[in-house]
Amino acid sequence: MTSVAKFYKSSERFTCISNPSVHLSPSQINDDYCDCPDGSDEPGTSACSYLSPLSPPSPADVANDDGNNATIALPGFYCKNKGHQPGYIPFTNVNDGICDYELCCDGSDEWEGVGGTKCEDRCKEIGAEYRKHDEQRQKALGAANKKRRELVTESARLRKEVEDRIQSLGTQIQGAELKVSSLETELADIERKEKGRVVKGPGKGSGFTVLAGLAKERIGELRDSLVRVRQERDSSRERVKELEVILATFKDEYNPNFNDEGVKRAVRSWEEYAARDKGSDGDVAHDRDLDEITKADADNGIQWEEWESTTEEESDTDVLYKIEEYLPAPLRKWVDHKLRDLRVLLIENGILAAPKNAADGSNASESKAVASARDRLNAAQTELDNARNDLTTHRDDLTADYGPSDVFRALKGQCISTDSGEYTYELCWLTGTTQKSKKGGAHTGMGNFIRLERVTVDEDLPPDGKGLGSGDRIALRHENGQHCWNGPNRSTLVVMACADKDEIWKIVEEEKCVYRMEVGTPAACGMEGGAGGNGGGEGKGRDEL
Ligand code: MAN
Repeated sequence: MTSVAKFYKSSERFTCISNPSVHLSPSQINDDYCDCPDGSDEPGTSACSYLSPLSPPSPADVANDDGNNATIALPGFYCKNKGHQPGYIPFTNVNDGICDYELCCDGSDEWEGVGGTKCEDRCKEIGAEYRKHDEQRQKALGAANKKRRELVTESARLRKEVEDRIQSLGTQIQGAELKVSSLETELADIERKEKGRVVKGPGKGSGFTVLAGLAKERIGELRDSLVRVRQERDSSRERVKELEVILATFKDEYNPNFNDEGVKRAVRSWEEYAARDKGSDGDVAHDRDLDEITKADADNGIQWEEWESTTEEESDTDVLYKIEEYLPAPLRKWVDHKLRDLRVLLIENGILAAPKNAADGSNASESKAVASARDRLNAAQTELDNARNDLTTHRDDLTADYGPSDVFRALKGQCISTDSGEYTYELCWLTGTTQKSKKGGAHTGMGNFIRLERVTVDEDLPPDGKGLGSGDRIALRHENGQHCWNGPNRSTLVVMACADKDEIWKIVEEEKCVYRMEVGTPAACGMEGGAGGNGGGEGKGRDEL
């Protein structure tokens, strides 16, 4: 009886606590007769219990009371409970024949022995049991607070990672911006050059190019024919030589004494043939020429690649006006460059018409060079856009509310689940909640994480401590889950209390498709009673753990 004990100290007279005008002798205290209007003369009997309020008044109420109404000044009957903790028991429970050991373990509430009731003092054992449990609770609370500190450390590390990423993204963006602007210049340059080229005829290559292709093909065919004719000539020569040998032998070996007119005529013809000048078969120089001409890789003195060129810049007109072709290579390059610049200048000043495709910018006939420069620019632009989006996301993340000391940052994305009724429920921290039928099927979204909130709860704590208790608690609001047939979009409020591990304790569907989860987590330790959000202070620890 700490706050009211002082009122009973005097041995001369007692003054009713809330009614200072009423004085009593000390013998009137606890004489089982209610003298004081506030019942303060009977702290140890139930004589004033008819005054007892449902919940005991606070000492402040006692101090402010003007004494004009009939409310009791005492919180209840005081039990010393030696060996355990002292406490008050409602006056109505005093001498009611029941031992109220929960509040009055020393049994002093039944001092009158109503109906023979005798309540022995059990404070020793009850106190010991309480201290054992209290020790366990303190241990669990210590473990939970340690885990919370670890979470805070991890959150700080993750936050630093985000800050570092923001810094590197800044550098990356600067580089990407430079790249984009240099590729823009490159594209403009190529497009400008493109403007300077003369439009070509349809089909692949210019007329000259096509002609050159045909000529080269025809010469190839002629070369092949020449090779074949030479082979036939050589084989005919061999056959003639063989026949001449046969006839010469015939002439030498025939018998002139036989008067065979046919044979004699043949011999004469052979002699006439042999006497004729048949020219030279072995013109070696001519054959060497033929060898050269018929070589497979012979270009016959023509620089085919110059005529076969199908590059975009080449055209009939180019060829006609290519006076630089007649110049030595270095001078030719210089003149070519100057002419090209001049052509661009004339187009840009409206003196010469721009080639159609370059002027209207149509991609269909865009040159490979322009298309690939544009592709490079687009890729660099996409890279830059992605980096900028990344930067925005990371900056937003730094200002987002992850709770006091950023503690929930370390949990983000991790999930816990539990079975309840016909469903398995899942909470993914700062992401969303789902339910899934145990019989199978898909997850049903019960809401996406929206924000951290503060809620006030008033619940009895179950003996295992897995509950919210009463007071201010931190909560996670989830909205816009899967639409509920004939109802709203599913939503979940996750209310948290300090625990040494992450665990879903309870799920209730408060209304159709409106869920409430009670969850234990070290992240919620030390937040009871404090303000939520980043700037919030750390509240008083939850000792009911
Ligand atoms: C499912 C579950 C329940 C919900 C009904 C509403 O069965 O999501 O929680 O009440 O749908 O139709």
